[in-house]
Amino acid sequence: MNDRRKVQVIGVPFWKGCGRRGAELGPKGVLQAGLEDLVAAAGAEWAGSVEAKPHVPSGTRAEQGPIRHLTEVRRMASAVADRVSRAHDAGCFPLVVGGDHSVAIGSLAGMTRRRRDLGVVWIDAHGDLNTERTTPSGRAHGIPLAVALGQAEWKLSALPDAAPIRPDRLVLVGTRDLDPGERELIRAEGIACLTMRDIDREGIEAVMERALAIAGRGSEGVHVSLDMDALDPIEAPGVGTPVPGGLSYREARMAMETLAASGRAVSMDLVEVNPRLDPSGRTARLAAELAAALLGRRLL
Ligand code: HAR
Ligand code: MN
Ligand code: MN
Ligand code: MN
Repeated sequence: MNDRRKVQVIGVPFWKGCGRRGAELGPKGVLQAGLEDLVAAAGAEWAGSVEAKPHVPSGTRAEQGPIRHLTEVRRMASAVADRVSRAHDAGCFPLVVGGDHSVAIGSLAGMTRRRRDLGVVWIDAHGDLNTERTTPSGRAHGIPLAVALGQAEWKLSALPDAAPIRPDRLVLVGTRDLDPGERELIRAEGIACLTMRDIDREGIEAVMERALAIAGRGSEGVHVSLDMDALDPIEAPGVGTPVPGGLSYREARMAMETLAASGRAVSMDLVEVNPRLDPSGRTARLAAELAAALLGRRLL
C-alpha cells in the first residue's frame, strides 16, 4: 500500500444483538488498547473516532417476534450505515468497532450504497447465516449474513440505497460452528466456506489467497468482517460465544497481512470483543493489532 490510508473509526457500543452485556464496552476497550498508535505505526492516517448509537425514543415497546431487540438492532444498523457511507464519501477507510456482530448489518448497508459489487470476507467461528426461521437463539448477531444476502425476512435493501451482497462474492473463513439451517443455506446458495479444517490442511496464506480470489472476483473492493471469536479462545478469551479450535494469533495476523498485501480491502468490522469477559485486556489488544495489520505495511 503506497498511499497513506485515512482511517475513520466508527465505534458501535451495542450488545443487544448478542444478549450479553459487555460487548458495548468493545469500542472503548479497543481504543484504550492503543488502536490509534498502532494504526499510525502501521503507516495509516488517523481520521478520528466517532460513535454510532441507535436512537430509541422512550416508550418504545418491546417487540414480539423471533429476533430479540429487533427495533434497537434496526435503528443501530441504520445509524452505522449512515456513518459508514459518510466515511467512505470522505475518502476514508471505515473501521467499524463493535459491539456484537449485528453491527455488520450497518456496515454492509453503508458500503453497498456506494459499491454495488462489494465482496465480503467473513472471518468467524460461526456462519452468521441464520434467518428468523432458523435462529436457535433469537440473537441478531447470528443473522447478519442472511440479512445481507436477502435470505431473511429483514433484508439489507430495507435500509436506504443498500443492495444485497452476492453469494458468489462472499467467503467464510475459520468456520467451525454451523447450525443446520446455516448448512442448508450454504449448500443451496453455493457459499464458499473455508473451515478450520481447510486452514489446517492448506495453511492460512493459501486459504486467504483463495478467499481473496472469491471475494475479489469482479469486485473493486472487499469488506473484511473480523469476529474475534475466529481466534482460539486461549488467545482471545474475551468473546461472548467462544468455540475451541480457532486461529492462532500468528494465523490471524498472517490473514490480515495477506489481505493488506492484496490492496483490496476497503472497509472492516472488528466485533464481539467483550472486555467484561477478559479483565487482562488481551482480546482488545489483539483486536487492535489485527486491525492495524490489515491497514499496515510490511515490517521490512
Ligand atoms: N449460530 C448461533 C445463533 O445463531 C450463534 C452465533 C452467534 N455468535 C456469534 N456470531 N458470535 O458469530 O444464535
Ligand atoms: Mn428491545
Ligand atoms: Mn459473528
Ligand atoms: Mn462468531
